[in-house]
Amino acid sequence: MQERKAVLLTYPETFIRDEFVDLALAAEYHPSSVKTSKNLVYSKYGVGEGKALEIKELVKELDASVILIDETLRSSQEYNLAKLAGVQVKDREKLILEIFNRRASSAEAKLQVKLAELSYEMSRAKEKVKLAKSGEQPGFFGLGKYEVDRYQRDIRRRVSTVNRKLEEARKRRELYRASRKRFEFPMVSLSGYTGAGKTSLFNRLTQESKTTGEGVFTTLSTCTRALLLNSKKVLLSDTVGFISRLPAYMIEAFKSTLEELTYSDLVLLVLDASLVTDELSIKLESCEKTLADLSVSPSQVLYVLNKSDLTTAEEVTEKVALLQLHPNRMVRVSAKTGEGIEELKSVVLKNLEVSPIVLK
Ligand SMILES: Nc1nc2c(ncn2[C@@H]2O[C@H](COP(=O)(O)OP(=O)(O)OP(=O)(O)O)[C@@H](O)[C@H]2O)c(=O)[nH]1
Ligand SMILES: [Mg+2]
Repeated sequence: MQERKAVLLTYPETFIRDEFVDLALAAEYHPSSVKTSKNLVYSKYGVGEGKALEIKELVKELDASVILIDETLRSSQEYNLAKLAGVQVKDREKLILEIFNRRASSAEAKLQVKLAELSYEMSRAKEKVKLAKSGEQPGFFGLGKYEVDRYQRDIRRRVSTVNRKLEEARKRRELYRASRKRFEFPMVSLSGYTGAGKTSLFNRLTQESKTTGEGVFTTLSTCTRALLLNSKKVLLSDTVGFISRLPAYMIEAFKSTLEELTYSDLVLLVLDASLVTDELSIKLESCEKTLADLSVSPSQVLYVLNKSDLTTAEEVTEKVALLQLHPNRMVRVSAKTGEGIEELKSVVLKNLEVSPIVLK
């Protein structure tokens, strides 16, 4: 485990800090120390100079091999901090890519991760190669021998190969979707922040036993099953969870699996109702933003307030009011105990029947 010892740098808010620890764990790092700072966007190191020196000492003391920072760093910031501390520095995006890389199991998911990795490298290629030439640091090894042009060309070539393969996968999906449409089965998708309980609900509704988990990004590919609602057949999909501060190119890379949401008649936006309102509000906002990026209209969305076993009905009502969710567009459920599931089924059915024009 020695080589996975990490010093973490994140923001002080408890849930942001906890989420970053979860991200580090999911990438199989050992968080040896967690430091916080209100500002991680200083120009030289990301953190301020004093904090950077503190981190350098910590790395030495703990014999850590990597610094993980909860922000998107420019290559120069990564380089400066790596040079100061003598170990690799990885930013939030890199960490998320590492998790995806470890967990992606389907061929399509692997290609999507590859595409996201290449986009990440492309945006940094120029500065990285230049920096590597001025003296190699951990994380920049081997790059110094490249010319900027050749490195960029190399990445571009790999991007087009991956894109070609992804296009084939997308076409297969499209055909599959068209065949489902032909039978006119309505499509319903579960979406929401990672850990909200989408897969737990999927399992509850379809009697499946897909993996659920406490960490982040348990599910990395879409899974669809048929479901009978009052003898009406619908197709239910479980999808990849969202996370805040996810860059556009990552959503773009995952678009072919997330497109399931674009084509759904109804999207069930699953929320963890047991969270404090501030956290819930930030997570809701990042989900709504991502859904809008995927061209999902608000009229297609039903809010599913999950984990009702961990909170009271009054509390949920209060949160719903604070979040200004339309009471007619929400259902309170527990995937764990089954509470509210029958109501959820009938609300889904009603929405599919009542407004077929709005819902396509
Ligand atoms: N108490 C309680 N826990 C729940 C409920 N639903 C899900 N959980 C727990 O919440 C955690 C996350 O559940 P998942 O179903 O894996 O969440 P997900 O939304 O699919 O997460 P990703 O696949 O990472 O996007 C697991 O530990 C579940 O056991 C619920 O209704 N009540
Ligand atoms: Mg899941």
